[in-house]
Amino acid sequence: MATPFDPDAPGLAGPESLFGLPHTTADARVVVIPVPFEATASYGRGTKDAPAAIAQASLQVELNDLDTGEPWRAGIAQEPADPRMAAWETEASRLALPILARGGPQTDADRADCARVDAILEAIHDYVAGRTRHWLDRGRIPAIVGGDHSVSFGAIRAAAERHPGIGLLHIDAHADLRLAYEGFTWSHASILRNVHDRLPGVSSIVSVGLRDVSRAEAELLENTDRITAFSDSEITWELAAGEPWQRLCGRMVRALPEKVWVTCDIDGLDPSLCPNTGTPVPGGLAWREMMLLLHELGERKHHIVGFDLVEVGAQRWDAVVGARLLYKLAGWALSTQPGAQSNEGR
Ligand SMILES: [Mn+2]
Repeated sequence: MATPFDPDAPGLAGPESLFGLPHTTADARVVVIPVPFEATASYGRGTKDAPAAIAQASLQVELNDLDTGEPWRAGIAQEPADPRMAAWETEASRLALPILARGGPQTDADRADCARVDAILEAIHDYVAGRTRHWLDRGRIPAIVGGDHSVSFGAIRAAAERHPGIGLLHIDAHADLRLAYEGFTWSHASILRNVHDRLPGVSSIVSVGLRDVSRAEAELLENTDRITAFSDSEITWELAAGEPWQRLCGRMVRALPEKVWVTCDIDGLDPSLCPNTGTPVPGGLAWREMMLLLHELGERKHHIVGFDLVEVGAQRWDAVVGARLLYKLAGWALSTQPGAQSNEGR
């Protein structure tokens, strides 16, 4: 007879295993799709190694979760990265790095290289959309782990196809609303712009923690009614004026429809929680603030269809925070599935 799984025992690694759990993608309710790709990362590099680093750090996460209960019971597992990913990453980074160093394309040859990188990203979008659709259609919760923020687009596209009218909770230091960046249509700095312009199935976007916003991005934020931004400046003043964080979270969450995809760029958090993210910015959400925001989302009858966690650095502390956040996101997503028991009162 097999020994029953003991959640209090030290976690052990396995090929598809996360958090030391015995599940595989065959029986896990939450399936992580790793996308180790960072070709358009404009500053610090290394987030392509985050899926492996997070898997390693996940062994240290306590499975009994004080916010969401026992998400491990439903199972969390990671599928292998697509075998084409390493070649895509190598080619796209080789082409993109010299152009990024020059601040954008200068010659026709550069522009041809940008087009090739964009073509690779379109292939990644199709792949990520395909995997997301695959797991959504089987009643699972897809979770993308990047890589840079460019890799989220395909997942959001698939979620919006399957759940038209879905909302996006977007945690980020940057608005990511640039109309292409440094020559790349599918840059990590353009992900939300591409969602806004190309995915009418996303009905509303709530962006939290923004503190690097270009003038053109600020204009778009003023002129679109599909994005509600809670900038770091606004949050700072509201808190200083005595508005409780919980009430601010309530306002953020109320601007979203029932079904939500969470796109979490780790740089939305205070950089002490993500020192090796690609483009760190001072300010941002404290861990407790992030936890309360997820709590408000989870407790207000929203249904978290899936989520992504991107721009996590691969060093130990970055991966520790990433693994903890992955477990919390999985826990809240599980507790908001139709028919799941509420955690009210925890
Ligand atoms: Mn971002």
